[in-house]
Amino acid sequence: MISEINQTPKALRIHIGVFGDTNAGKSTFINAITGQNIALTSPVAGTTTDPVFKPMELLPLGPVVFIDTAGLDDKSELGEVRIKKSMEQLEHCDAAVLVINGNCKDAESQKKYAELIKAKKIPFIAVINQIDGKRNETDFSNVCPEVISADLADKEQIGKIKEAVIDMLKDRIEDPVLTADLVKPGDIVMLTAPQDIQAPKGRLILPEVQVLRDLLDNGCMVMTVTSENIKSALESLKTPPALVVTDSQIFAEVNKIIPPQIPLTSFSLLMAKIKGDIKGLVNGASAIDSLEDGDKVLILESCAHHALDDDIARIKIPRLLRKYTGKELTIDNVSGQNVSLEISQYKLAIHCGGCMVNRKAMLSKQKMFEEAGVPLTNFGVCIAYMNKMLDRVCY
Ligand SMILES: Nc1nc2c(ncn2[C@@H]2O[C@H](COP(=O)(O)OP(=O)(O)OP(=O)(O)O)[C@@H](O)[C@H]2O)c(=O)[nH]1
Ligand SMILES: [Mg+2]
Repeated sequence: MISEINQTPKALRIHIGVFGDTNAGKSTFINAITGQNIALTSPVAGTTTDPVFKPMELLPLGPVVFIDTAGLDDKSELGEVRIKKSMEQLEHCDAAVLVINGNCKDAESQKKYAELIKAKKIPFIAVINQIDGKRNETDFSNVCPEVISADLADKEQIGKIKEAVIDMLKDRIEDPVLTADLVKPGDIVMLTAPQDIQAPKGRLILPEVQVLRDLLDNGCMVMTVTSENIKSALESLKTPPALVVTDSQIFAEVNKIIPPQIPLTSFSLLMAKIKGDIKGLVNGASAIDSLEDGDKVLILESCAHHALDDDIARIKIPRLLRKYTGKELTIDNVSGQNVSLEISQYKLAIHCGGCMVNRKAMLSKQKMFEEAGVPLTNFGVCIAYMNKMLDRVCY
């Protein structure tokens, strides 16, 4: 993950400048939000002298870079030069945070800083910290769109600051694309769609249709085959496919046929990518390895449907879970949008692909489980995990 963060070119990151007086707590703010002790802090005014760039991954925003700056009231010999440098940073910031020292007596100067930032027409928030437990009671709401008071030394209060930072940049949150980041126009893509007992009569299921449409929109040539034709379809192609998308239920079989150099994914992984926070679902799957005898697992489906013989939620996933873990598990199934039962009793929750729910609903469900401390994964991700395929697949 760290190497991935460092690979994102700085120019592509959202730049968030952190401004304020010397000793206001700017560097402390950066340490608090990144959760790392990366910026030098001290009670001595003028600790940060030059702009310092601190990259981080701020989900769901993505890669951002915080810019720590020298104080705007620097009265030292070099103060003027430092202030100029800090102000220059403001020119290329996508957003700003004005850190106001809770002990600050000069509210007017803070309002001036707020006006300077406002003039740049970028989103910004003010963070009033609580040095020595004291807080400034000045009302900055007429000059700052959002004012947060928090003790930056208290980890529990950092969540609300992060949320405010994400919220001010919510227009920059781009919806993930289904396939455009995996293929290019002219690519041949193979879809494998097993027409088993669960396949609806006379048509393809929604994720298959959506992926097919998206690939066509991206200028790809798409070939759709059932499982028994994968091998011969592959042999019939002059050039290997740029991507193979499979139904997750036949993941293992398909992986045996598709050579490792051909990128492989599943409909459910692609849907999970656009429907929710796939990284969270992938992390959730690792909880499978911690399951113990007697643990309870919840399997959720967004829509109620008549269970068929080899139903994925009631039969296939429970069977795979018990086989993989070798543990005596209690597995409950629920269907429908609203979960009314006590979720904290579960050690793991597994959601369906959510083809009938939107991204917002899925993200809020992920948040609900996160807050309850219950790891949440989904069908496709957990099947890939138990088939030890998450390292093999792309999404
Ligand atoms: N308890 C507490 N201490 C804080 C808080 N914010 C800042 N401090 C302390 O205030 C002092 C100054 O903080 P810095 O983060 O170094 O301030 P700065 O704005 O980066 O200062 P310069 O780099 O000198 O411009 C440090 O000793 C911090 O530990 C807070 O919210 N709570
Ligand atoms: Mg500093």
